[in-house]
Amino acid sequence: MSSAVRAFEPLPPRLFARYRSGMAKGYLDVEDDIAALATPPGTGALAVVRATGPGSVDRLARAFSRPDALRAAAGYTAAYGRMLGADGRAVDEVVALVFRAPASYTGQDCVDVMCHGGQATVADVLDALEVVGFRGALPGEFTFRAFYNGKMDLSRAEAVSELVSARTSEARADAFSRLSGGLSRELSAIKAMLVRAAAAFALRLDYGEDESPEDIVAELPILTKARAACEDLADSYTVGRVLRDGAVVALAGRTNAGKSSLFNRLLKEERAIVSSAPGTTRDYLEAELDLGGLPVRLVDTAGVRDSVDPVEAEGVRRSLLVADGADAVVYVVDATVGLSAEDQAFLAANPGAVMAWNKVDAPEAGPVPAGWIGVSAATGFGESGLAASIRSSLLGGRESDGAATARIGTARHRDALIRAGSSLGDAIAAIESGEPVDMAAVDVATALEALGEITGETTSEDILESLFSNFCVGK
Ligand SMILES: Nc1nc2c(ncn2[C@@H]2O[C@H](COP(=O)(O)OP(=O)(O)OP(=O)(O)O)[C@@H](O)[C@H]2O)c(=O)[nH]1
Ligand SMILES: [Mg+2]
Repeated sequence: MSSAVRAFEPLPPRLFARYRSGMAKGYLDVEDDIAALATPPGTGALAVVRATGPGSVDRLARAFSRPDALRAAAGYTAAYGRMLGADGRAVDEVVALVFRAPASYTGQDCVDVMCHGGQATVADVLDALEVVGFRGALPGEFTFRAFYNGKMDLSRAEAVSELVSARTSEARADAFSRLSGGLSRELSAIKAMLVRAAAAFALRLDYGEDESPEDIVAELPILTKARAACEDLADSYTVGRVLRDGAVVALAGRTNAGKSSLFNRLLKEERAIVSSAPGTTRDYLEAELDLGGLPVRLVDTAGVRDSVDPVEAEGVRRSLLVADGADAVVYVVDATVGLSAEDQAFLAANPGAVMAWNKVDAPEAGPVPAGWIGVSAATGFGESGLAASIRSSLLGGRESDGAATARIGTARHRDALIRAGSSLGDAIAAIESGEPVDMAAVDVATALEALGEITGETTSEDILESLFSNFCVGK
């Protein structure tokens, strides 16, 4: 690829205008025929322009050189032809893959148009579609329609966006498990328990309060179980958040401790400058790293020492800020120098830091103190133990077991689960203290409503709009 082509890789202005102008409209115009580029903008062998809507096949046929072949195409079949521009001239040779409602991603008729992957080609194909009346799709509008048409619940629709942005294989597996319904099934099981309890309460209300209270007390184990399941799922956010959003890990320590050497060792490349002169790293440096499946942004910081040099002092100040905002801190000490008062002060202020006793290969290295991990940035000794400690610090001691258990990935889910769990706690307390059954019934209904926000039955339009508008266009 020539550098001239590269220079044009950002979205062409024509496409930008199309996407921006669409943003203001609502998602609820589900009868509109919409189209968008589904593949990344830029240069590639092929691009996929995707169209959906009740009239999408017929509409697309109007810009297709073999309209009858396209109109007659059954679901899951392809029609070869040319896209025609406004002047009737061919724009590109394409393959149009037809999906018929309801057996499609959106639940409506869909056409995936595979054209050549040049920016100009894509822009002209999209123009041809606009001429025959397609509207540019909003971000996530295809997935919104899938949700709207009952093809997937909200937690699965969100997983589509997570899957697209997953940066490590483990994050992908986590999102894929949610997309495959892992979380939906877990939530359905909890909801089923609550619906059963709610039915028992309703029966009890029908028969009057003078009945014996045993039948209500009998619902306690199921409510307790449902509450524990809500709490476990809310807790799974600690792991889910790291997998979805990644984590910032800062290497901190005094000058010359070997932070930059460890940074390079973990990245497996000579990124940071290493030297025996103290104060080598002046400003912090960062790089993306797949830390045993966790997407991590690793930050090398300027070594902490009192410096008269204003540039270095500023670097130190920034480094301390980075360490403060990091999800985990690895504190590096030079084993040939040992612990100083400064080290101890830092560790007292950051009790959760992972402590790396570096340079254990050096003959003059002191023994590894209890609680420290002996490492050598020079030889790689202790690297896997260090990675495991960082992992455990990020996951709060929980282990991520791949896709084996259902996990949530968003703070919105966690908030809903915490509310559901606390309402169930109220229901349990009400029953235990012998309060009228309608109290517990209201609490269980509140919990069900909170769970419904995750799967989408009770989610407000504003939240839906903000969720889907964070998707990519074309998904
Ligand atoms: N023997 C030995 N030397 C090491 C090891 N790690 C780093 N060093 C040496 O220690 C010196 C300092 O290493 P750096 O990685 O630049 O240290 P730093 O903590 O980034 O230092 P500043 O950027 O100045 O804060 C260099 O001479 C490295 O070669 C190690 O594991 N073993
Ligand atoms: Mg350094």
